[in-house]
Amino acid sequence: MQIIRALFFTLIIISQGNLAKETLNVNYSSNIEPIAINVMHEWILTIESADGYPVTNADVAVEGGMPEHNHGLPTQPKVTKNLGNGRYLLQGVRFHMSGFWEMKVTIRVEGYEHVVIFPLEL
Ligand SMILES: [Cu+2]
Repeated sequence: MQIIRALFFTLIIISQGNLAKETLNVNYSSNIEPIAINVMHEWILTIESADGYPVTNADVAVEGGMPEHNHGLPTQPKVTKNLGNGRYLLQGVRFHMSGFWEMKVTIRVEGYEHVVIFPLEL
């Protein structure tokens, strides 16, 4: 029993060390589909390590904007809840015009920062 516990602990440490350097898999799902203009809604962001383990201890921030129009979102979406299992609730998302948007997700975990940009054509 002691040996098994020790091994398990070691594996977790190695996994955390790798997480800082590797690419993360990040996905989102919206609670309205297709995303409508001028409707406040929420997303669930799902974050996994490259080898498929949920990233449960991240600080997540989101900014959005229209690069072609040089403006941001009309709201400031915030991750309000860590739903567990690598899932994070993002509230306050609203797009106020159609066109090309980018959502930039900044993930801080274990002292490292990962940035993912989702392009969106609305
Ligand atoms: Cu615009």
